[in-house]
Amino acid sequence: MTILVVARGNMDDAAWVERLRHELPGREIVVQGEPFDRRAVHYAVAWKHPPGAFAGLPNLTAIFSLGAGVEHLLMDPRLPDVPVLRVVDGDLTARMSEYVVLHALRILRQHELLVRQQRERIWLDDDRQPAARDVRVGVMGLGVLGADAAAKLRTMGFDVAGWSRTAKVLPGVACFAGAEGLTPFLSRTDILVCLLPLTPDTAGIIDRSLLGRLAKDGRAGGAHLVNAGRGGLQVEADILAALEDGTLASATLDVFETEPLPADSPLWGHPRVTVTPHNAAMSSPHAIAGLIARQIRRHEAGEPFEHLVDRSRGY
Ligand code: NDP
Ligand code: OXD
Repeated sequence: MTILVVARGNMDDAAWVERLRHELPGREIVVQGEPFDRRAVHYAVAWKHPPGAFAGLPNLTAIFSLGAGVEHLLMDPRLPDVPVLRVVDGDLTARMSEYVVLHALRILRQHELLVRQQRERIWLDDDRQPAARDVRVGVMGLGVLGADAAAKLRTMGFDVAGWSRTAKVLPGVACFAGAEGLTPFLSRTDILVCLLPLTPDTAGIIDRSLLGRLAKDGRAGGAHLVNAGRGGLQVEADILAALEDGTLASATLDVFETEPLPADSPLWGHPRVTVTPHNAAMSSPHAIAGLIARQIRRHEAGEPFEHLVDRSRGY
């Protein structure tokens, strides 16, 4: 029952192999590029694998994504027809909510302005500070991450709404759903937080038309975008144009159309853009290798896998 690890991009095979060996002692754990018996591979562990890497493994039973998102797997036309499992883990969820609350508070408390004032030695304490309850945060995607972020934003006192594909009921959160819920959701949103998966339905959703429907009359000094979902959800040229014409007051982006963000991207130097390097919620090998080991033990004990991806939905 060999486990094949293929971790690329911002993840590193070696760290995952070490943790998986710790969690699953006695198992053979191999990486792509070294010789191994393809018939012995029962499980694959993947992040941004080269397409086709998991074809020709006749006994493959399941593929584990090293992240919550799975578009990196589903876009492989040669992905074997076996269960795909994703990360649902308290450690990752807590990290994402920290990111969302951090940036919502940064916007609420006008932190960039205070940093500029400090640099210029300006002592100016006027009455521009809205209360959290007067600032409307809208969370796109009310899944594992979005629901937790929405709850924590509520705890901080924000006026929180959310939008999802199917209808939801979440305490203290105004929930909108589906195509018909999108415009009413956007029109009551000052800070838009995107935690959607990248699917054929959501690709490019953060475009000029969507940004133009955000609230213009809010207490946060204009509309703000925080995208920690996927870069493929956003049209960067539209975000830049929206910043230029005042549709957007700021953009905080953890994910990009091309990653790493190219050195010549105008986003890097834009005074109202905050760039973070796709690290809103990293997958910790300590936490996630344990999750994979539990899933394998469950499966081998005859129990169903958890956190299965619905391939037809794309998430
Ligand atoms: P979930 O699958 O739990 O939730 C996805 C949510 O998006 C659900 O509420 C779902 O609606 C909603 N959704 C999907 N498609 C649509 C649509 N067409 N219209 C409206 N709503 C839609 O995912 P997670 O919360 O675990 O993760 C979300 C994403 O966050 C990941 O896919 C990944 O891309 C990103 N991520 C980014 C990280 C980073 O470091 N930047 C780290 C981890 C994840 P419904 O509830 O009705 O199904
Ligand atoms: C994820 C990610 O999907 O890190 O978990 O982006």
